[in-house]
Amino acid sequence: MKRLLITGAAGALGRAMRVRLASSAETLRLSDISDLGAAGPNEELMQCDLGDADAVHRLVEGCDGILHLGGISVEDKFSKILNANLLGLYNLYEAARAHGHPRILFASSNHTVGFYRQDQHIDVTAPMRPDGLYGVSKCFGEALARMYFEKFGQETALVRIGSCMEKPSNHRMLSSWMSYSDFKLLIDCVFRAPMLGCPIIWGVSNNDARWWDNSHATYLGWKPQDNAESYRAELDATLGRPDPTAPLSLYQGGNFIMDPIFPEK
Ligand code: NAI
Ligand code: 15L
Repeated sequence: MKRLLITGAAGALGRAMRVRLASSAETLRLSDISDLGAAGPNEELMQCDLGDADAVHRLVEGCDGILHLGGISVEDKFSKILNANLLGLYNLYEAARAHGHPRILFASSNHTVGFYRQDQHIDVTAPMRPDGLYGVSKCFGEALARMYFEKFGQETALVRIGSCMEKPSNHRMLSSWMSYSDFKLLIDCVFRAPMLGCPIIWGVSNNDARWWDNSHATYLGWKPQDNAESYRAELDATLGRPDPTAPLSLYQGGNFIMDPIFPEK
């Protein structure tokens, strides 16, 4: 790839992938509304608000691929979600349509299905059950991407990320965790695949306790290597046995199901 755009590059996943993807493209174009630090040798920095259509068009021009991590990443006021996750995504897809349809990896979320119980094992045919406005915004993103695929052939990987971080920090994440290195492997598979289409992919490591079935996406060749099970003893020792009646133990979305609708003022 000549130029890969990473939105949300100042965020947790953006910072983790900026380092790991340094040699995956000749140039990394990094963007965020927040400060991105100093540019590395093959980096271009473009600070902008995803809600600004003209800026997003400039951002996407000249890119062969887009890793879209930017946006509101937890429950928040609707006005903030509206700007970054709905308007921002529309701006991104319109810019991609105007600039040659670069392939997109959209960071969707397990919060599209957060109201499934943890004793339910689901695949991508399961109806959405978002657990808040943030989850609803990811459902919107998946629908928008699907429409651009059907109408214009725009390819997108809709990656429903579980919990992508250094290591699992509670017992729920023994199921939902995805390691940084497995995410990097997935990104490479998505951008290298001869044909992608518009699949939903569960962003989860090879955890013994996972809830999600990725068997429809074997054509991508992604083989996650890590397994959260290796952290179980450490979690038992530091956190003790989890309360089996708490939302964190009952729902796939964990505590997100309890978030209120945050007032605008
Ligand atoms: P984060 O909150 O650390 O990073 C998101 C970045 O987007 C931030 O740097 C923020 O400044 C930027 N941003 C927010 N509003 C913006 C706007 N209007 N214009 C431009 N940039 C804006 O989140 P994280 O953890 O890095 O997640 C990245 C993506 O992956 C998010 O879309 C999130 O919803 C998704 N995701 C992450 C999971 C995880 O376990 N880390 C799980 C599921 C989904
Ligand atoms: C998400 O969608 C959030 O962006 C992230 O911060 C985590 O909370 C993750 O889901 C999760 O469910 O663990």
